[in-house]
Amino acid sequence: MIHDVLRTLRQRAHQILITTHWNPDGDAVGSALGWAHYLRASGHQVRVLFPNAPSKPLQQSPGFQSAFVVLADDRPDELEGLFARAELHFALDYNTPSRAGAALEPLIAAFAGRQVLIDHHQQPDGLFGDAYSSTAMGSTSEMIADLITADEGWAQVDPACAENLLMGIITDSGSFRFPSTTAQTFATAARLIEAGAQPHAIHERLFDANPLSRLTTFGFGLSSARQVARGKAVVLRLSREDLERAQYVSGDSEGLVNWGLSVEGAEVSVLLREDAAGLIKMSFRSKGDRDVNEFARTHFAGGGHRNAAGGASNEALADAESQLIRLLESWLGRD
Ligand SMILES: [Mn+2]
Repeated sequence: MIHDVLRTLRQRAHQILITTHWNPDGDAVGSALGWAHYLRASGHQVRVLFPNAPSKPLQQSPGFQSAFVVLADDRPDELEGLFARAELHFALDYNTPSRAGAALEPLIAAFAGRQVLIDHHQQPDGLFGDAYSSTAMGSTSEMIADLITADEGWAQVDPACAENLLMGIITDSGSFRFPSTTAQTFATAARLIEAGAQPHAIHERLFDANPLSRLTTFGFGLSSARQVARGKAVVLRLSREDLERAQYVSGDSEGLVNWGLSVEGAEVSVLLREDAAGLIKMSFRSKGDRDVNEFARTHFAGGGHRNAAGGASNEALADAESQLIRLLESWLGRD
């Protein structure tokens, strides 16, 4: 099916639209910009439409500031025209239109052209006529590199394309640590480095660009750590007070939840964060077969991947935390 898409792309230049999920992460930005650079080098007209702005470091990704990149938030009046002009729409790194945000969802659902999904999340939406969807893959960026291989197109991969794809692989694999990292992942990374990507530059740009408030936020979060369920889970917490004292800005707590898994014996880590409206946002991480996607889906109106998921609670922070600990005890405390 995806080979048929590649064949179509080879026939003539197309008007192509690429979208990602809301709050685009390193893989969303990397796969979208990497694919855009590749398609442009192949002669296509490409627009990349991000639902909203990614973090500041991601805005430094090669090509992000180009005229072919549009933020839906900034230019709501142009969205209908972008979809109307496109012959092909690539939906990258998300599984269903609602993940692209309220402004894009109806436009994706109503799009009359060919819709192609490239993604590694569970439960791909049947709306997409063509799909390359595999939960075995660690990142959408690695899947884009596979498409380039299938297209025999590596000669067209320039440093900007390579750097974006390697960035997506690095961010979604936790710098090659997560179980989805395979020999093939490293082979693809090697090929991207040969094409001009620089892993040290990616790491510096993304991981050595923190505001001080992020360190302070981590400090509050880490000092709240509790072991529960006989040490199999670690629970971290950030109250609104903590966030005010840290002078928290959006994004400062990203990655904090992973530290819970660094505790010996921990199989699950959960971060509870109280947002400005008092809603409790929850992030779940796990190791191995521990399925936090199902846990978040069942108890906290959330979901995601087996080893990384999100959720939320309307309870007060202390109540949400004790409910969470009870559920973790009954899930993990027995075996
Ligand atoms: Mn991804």
